[in-house]
Amino acid sequence: MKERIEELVNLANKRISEALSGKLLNDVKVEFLGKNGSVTSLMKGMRDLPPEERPTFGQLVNEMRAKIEKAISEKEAELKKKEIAERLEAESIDVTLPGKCVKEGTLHPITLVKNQLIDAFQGLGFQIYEGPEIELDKINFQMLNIPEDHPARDMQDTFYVTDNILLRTHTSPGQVRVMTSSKPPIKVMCPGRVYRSDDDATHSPIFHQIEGLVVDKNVSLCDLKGSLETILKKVFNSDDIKTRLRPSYFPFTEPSVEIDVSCFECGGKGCKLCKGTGWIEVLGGGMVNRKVLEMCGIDPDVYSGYAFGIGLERIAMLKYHIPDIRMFFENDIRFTEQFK
Ligand code: 2NM
Repeated sequence: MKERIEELVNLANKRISEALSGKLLNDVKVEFLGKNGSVTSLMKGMRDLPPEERPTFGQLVNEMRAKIEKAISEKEAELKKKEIAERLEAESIDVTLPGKCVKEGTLHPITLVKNQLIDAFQGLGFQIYEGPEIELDKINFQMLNIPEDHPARDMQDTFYVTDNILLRTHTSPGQVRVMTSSKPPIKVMCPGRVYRSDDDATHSPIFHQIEGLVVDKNVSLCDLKGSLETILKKVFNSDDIKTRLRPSYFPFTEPSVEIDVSCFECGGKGCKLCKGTGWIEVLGGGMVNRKVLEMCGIDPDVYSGYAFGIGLERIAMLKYHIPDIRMFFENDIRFTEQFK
């Protein structure tokens, strides 16, 4: 009987040493110590022994159980230790390694300039209105006094969707919508994308404008000059900036002007940027043509208005020394990430 018990202990030790995981070790535990395990059934067999042998037998089996239990709990501790060591190894962090860099995005230079202009105009009390990019010929051209034979109305210059629907060629139709749907005083700017069939170093088929419009009693060209000077000082970061108006022509304004700023690079002495003149042309504007006011339902004998249009690409090219308008639309990250 003693041999049988020793044999079982040896077998148990062998199985315990072979158990490579907590799960396998548990199987061994069940096999020997479980309800139907070998040790338990050995204990049950005690009934068949003569009474005088039972105490010795019971003691032997109890010793055996204790040995197996001890071996299992030692193995359990060993496996646990091994598991922790493996986890520590797998999850270890080398704090001396350089951190993972999250690449930060940048705002597109056109967005930067647009935001700067919107901030500046909002400071002067302008509201924002965004009209549709697909517009009626009537609102894009007719209501703005652009005659039938004007070159802008040619298929070559405008993207037509149908005979009377087109991609807006400027944001002014937004202002026509404001004038026809509200009463003066009006003080609004229309930022947005516009389309012209044009493509070279300074012209892109898609570009961006902000146009401004003020309609009220006694509005004059002086107001236009003063407001734009304030805006341009902000956009070009200089209080020394001056503006000058030169006569020009637009069908929707009368009189019409080109607005120049004193060169923000050389202060007016003359340099490469201003081509030696000390002045840079930045935008166009004028007093809203009486005919336009009338077509929009505003009495030109009571009200007057000034309006202007700014090309965002042109401002960004001047401000950031960008030589080719196409760079704005290529989205080459080496270009865009320079505007941090
Ligand atoms: C320009 C130049 C001159 C202009 C006119 C209007 C409107 F709708 F009020 F008549 N909006 N924008 C305007 C006038 C735009 O861009 C160079």
